Amino acid sequence: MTFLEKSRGAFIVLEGCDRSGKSTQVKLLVNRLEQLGHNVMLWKFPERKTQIGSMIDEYLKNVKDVDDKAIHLLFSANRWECMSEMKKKLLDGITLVVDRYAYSGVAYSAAKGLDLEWCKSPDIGLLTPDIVFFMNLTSEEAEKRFGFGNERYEEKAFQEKVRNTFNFLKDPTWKVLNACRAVEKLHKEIESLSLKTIQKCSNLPLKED
Ligand code: DGP
Ligand code: NA
Ligand code: NA
Repeated sequence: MTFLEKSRGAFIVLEGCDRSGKSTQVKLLVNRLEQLGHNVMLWKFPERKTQIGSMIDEYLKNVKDVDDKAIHLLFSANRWECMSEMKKKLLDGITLVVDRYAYSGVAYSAAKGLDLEWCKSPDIGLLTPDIVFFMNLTSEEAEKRFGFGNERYEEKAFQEKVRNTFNFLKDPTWKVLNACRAVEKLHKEIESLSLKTIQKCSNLPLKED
C-alpha cells in the first residue's frame, strides 16, 4: 500500500472482447472528464510503442509467430514496464482511463488452453484498478460484430472462448455493462460511475496485490 499526502487520481479500466466498443467509450470518457475539469489521461494496453510493445505488435499483425507462453509473458512485461509511470501519474492526481489490462492478458491466453492460474501469475503485484467496466455483449450481438478484423485474434470462434474466459475473471472491482446499447447511453452510465469512483478513491491508498 502506498499512503497519500494529497488526493490521487482514479485507475479506471475498460475490458471486453474485440469490437465491444471499448476504445470508443474510453475516448468519450476522457473527453468528458476533461470537460468537467478533471486531470485525466488515456492509456492503452498493449502499449505498442515500447520495444516489447513492438514485438507484440508484430505478433498481432501476424508478421511474427511467438510461442503462446512467451507472448503471454511479453504482454505481462508490457504492463510491468508501464507501472512506475502509471503509479506516478495516479499519485500526482491524474486519473487514468485504461483500454484493456491484465484481465485481457488472462482471458486471451487462457482461451488458447493455457492454465488459468499460470496465466494469472506474472501479473500478480500490478496496481489494482479502482473500477473495471466490462463491456458485455450478448453472443448474438458479438456474432454480428466478429469476423471483420484482420489482427490475429479477431476471429469468431476464438472470441467466443475469450468471452467465456472473461466470465471466470469477474471480481468485486467489476461493473458488467450491457454493451449492446447505444453509444451515448453507455457513455452516460460509464461517466456517472467514473465520477463516483474518482471521488470515492481520491483519499484511499493505491492497491498492489
Ligand atoms: P486492441 O489493440 O485493444 O484491439 O488489442 C489487440 C489485441 O490483443 C486484442 O485482440 C486483444 C489482445 N490482447 C490485449 N492484451 C492482451 C494480453 O495481455 N494477452 C494476450 N494474449 N492478448 C491480449
Ligand atoms: Na483488436
Ligand atoms: Na479497441
